[in-house]
Amino acid sequence: MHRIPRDHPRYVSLRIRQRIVSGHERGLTAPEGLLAHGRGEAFDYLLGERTTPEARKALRAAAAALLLAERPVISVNGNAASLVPGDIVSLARALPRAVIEVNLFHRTEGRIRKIARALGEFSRGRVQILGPGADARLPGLSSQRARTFRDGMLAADVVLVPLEDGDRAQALKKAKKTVIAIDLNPLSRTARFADITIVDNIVRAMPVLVIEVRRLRKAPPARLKRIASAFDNRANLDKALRRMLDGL
Ligand code: PTJ
Repeated sequence: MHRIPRDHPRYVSLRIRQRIVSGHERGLTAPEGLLAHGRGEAFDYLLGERTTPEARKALRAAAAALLLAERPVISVNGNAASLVPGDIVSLARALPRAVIEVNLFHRTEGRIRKIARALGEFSRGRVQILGPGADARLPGLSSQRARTFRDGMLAADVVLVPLEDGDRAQALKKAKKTVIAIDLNPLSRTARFADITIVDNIVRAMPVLVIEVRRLRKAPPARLKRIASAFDNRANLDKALRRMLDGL
C-alpha cells in the first residue's frame, strides 16, 4: 500500500480512502461504494471534517434510542464493513440484545459471506451476525435490500442504518421501525426520513456512539426516554445544513 507522509495536509482523508480501497480489494466494498464514499467526502469537506455539536446531539439521542430498544439491529453494508468493522462489533457488544445484519444494495452472496467473516474476526462469536441465508423480505422495497431476516430487521424496533440509500429508510419507517442514520448528506432522503440522523463521517461517528452507549448504559429508562424524545431531527438537520452553508 502506498505510504502517505504523516505531514500531508490531507493525511486523515487519504488514510480513510486507503481503508475503503483495501476493503474493495478484499471483496467487501462494491465499486459503487467507492463512488458513494467520494460523495460523502465532498459533504465532509463542507462540514469541516469534524464532529459538530449537532452530530454530538444526534449521537446522544441515538445512544439513548438504542439502549431503550427491545431488538436493536445494526445494518452493515460494504462501506461500513471496510471503514469501521471493529466499532460495529463494539457497539453491538455494548448493547443488550443487539444483532448485526449484513444487508446489501448491490447484493452478492459472496460479498455477504466475506463481510460476515470480516466482522466475525472482531466478534469471535460474542455477537450474533446475520449474514447469508436471508429468510424474509422487507415489504415495500423492490431492490435486493428487501432481503432480510425474520429474526433481524423484521423483528427490530430500532435499526441503525449507516450509509444508506433512501428507499430502505422509507420502507423501514413504513414498517414502524425507529430509524437511526449516519449520513454526511443532510439533504438525502435517508437523512430526511430517519428519526435520528447523525450528519458525520461514519469513521468519526461510530467510536463516539460506542462511548455514548457505554456512558448511558446505567442511566434509568426515564432519562433515556427524555433524551430520545427531546431530539428534533428536522431542526438538527437544518442546523447541520446551515453550518455547511456558513462554511461556504
Ligand atoms: O454495500 P452495498 O451494496 O449495500 O452498497 C452501499 C452503497 C453505499 C454503495 C449504497 O448504499 C449506495 O449507493 O448509497 P448512496 O445512495 O450512494 O448513499 C450513500 C450516502 O452515504 C450518501 O449520502 C453519502 O453522502 C453518504 N456517505 C458516504 N460516505 C460516508 C457517508 N456518510 C457518512 N460517512 C461516510 N464515510
